[in-house]
Amino acid sequence: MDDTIASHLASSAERRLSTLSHHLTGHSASMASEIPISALSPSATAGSYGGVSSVFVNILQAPEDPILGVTVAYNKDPSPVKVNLGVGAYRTEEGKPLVLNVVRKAEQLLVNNPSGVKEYLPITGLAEFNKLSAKLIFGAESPAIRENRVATVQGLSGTGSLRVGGEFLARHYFERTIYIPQPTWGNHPKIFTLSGLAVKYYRYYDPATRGLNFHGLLEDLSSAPPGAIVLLHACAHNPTGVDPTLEQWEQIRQLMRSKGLLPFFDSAYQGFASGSLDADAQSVRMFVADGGECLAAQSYAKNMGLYGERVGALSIVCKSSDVAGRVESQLKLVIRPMYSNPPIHGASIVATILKNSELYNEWTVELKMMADRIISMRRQLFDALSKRGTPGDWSHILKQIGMFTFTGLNSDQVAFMTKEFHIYMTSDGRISMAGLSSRTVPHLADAIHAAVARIN
Ligand code: PLA
Repeated sequence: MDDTIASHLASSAERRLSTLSHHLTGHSASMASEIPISALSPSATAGSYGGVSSVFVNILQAPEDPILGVTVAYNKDPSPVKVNLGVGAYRTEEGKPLVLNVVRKAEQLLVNNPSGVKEYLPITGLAEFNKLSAKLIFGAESPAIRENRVATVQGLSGTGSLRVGGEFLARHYFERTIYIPQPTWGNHPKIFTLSGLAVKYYRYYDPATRGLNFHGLLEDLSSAPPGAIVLLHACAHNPTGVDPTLEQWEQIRQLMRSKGLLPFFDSAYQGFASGSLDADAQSVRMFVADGGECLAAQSYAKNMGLYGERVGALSIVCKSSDVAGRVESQLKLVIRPMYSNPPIHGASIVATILKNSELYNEWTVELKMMADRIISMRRQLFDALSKRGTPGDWSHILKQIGMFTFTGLNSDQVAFMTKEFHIYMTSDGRISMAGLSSRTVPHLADAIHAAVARIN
């Protein structure tokens, strides 16, 4: 190495060490080599473990996430026949992740746009994206949008939007209890508890019928305190794949409005349940049509395949534009200290697609293709089990909606399938139909057949 470079590196390393020791000890030191390493560690609070000192010595190993941890285990398995049906991520027939063509096109347009910049977005995100997102979920003709009484902010996908909504409610809403369905997406109780809300459950799923426990749902919402927040899956309920019918939604709406319960919709699968963006937003639009207030968190992870771009939105529908303006001002106070402002790239992709009718139409075709492939996997899995004469009624595989089948398999059966067949899924028996292909269906059917035959 050139002598001058070597001495420069040595002296800059010394300078950094010296600065560090200055911060830690409160003394200035001219030469790092004069400082014994022990002086750099705040030994008063550090423990000693295996000869290494750490202030974190008492930290316990945390368990893996029940959903994302399935992928961690899957990645460690060297088996060539392994299948990951854990996380809800779309795969092609070849088992590959998919970037939509329309997304590639939008990205090309963005790259080629000479005026594209990387400046900070406003705290509330990309204004155009927010407008288009509200239109997508509430409908182009929504009176709430026309009357300018929807406050929409860009969020870090569905999760971040739920969290911002939760924190806003914990700060400003008078009833800090949120009712979530039993069961629900495993992150819901954590998100809302950390937001500062008290989490309670309402009955939702009936294991006996593998359908909706509608009576239990109505009973539990009837006895909720007036004003309580109610988390509703807009469509394609996760993990059960069981949605209320439109008539049932209407009854839920009437009950909730009569008791002044506040709806908070989680819309993570618009377009994935039926293949139609409008049909999958019906529940939300029903509640907005009555002129009442509600919240909606949207995710573009699944329906635009933008998982890792973390793009979503939170909308709060208010009674007047005056209230919506004040709500928005308070949402900014929630967001600013949390992550300052949201990322620009994913929201720009979404806005590019939503504002251009040609790209929008292309998106709806690709979305329908994904939804249809999932639906065809349901049929293939059902047929494969029928062919094997697997004991039990498997018709729920066909009846359930969206990305997941809630199989009814118990955690022992799941563990058996993972150990013997290298099939990875969440321990509650949920499988991501979007991770299946014609090639892997027979293997899954063999595994289910064996699990049901061997383990009760
Ligand atoms: N809401 C529901 C009901 C979800 O199922 C998910 C994702 C989200 C919100 C959040 O998605 P986002 O933040 O990525 O937009 N559920 C997945 C992934 C697909 C996960 O657990 O993070 C699942 O496998 O259940």
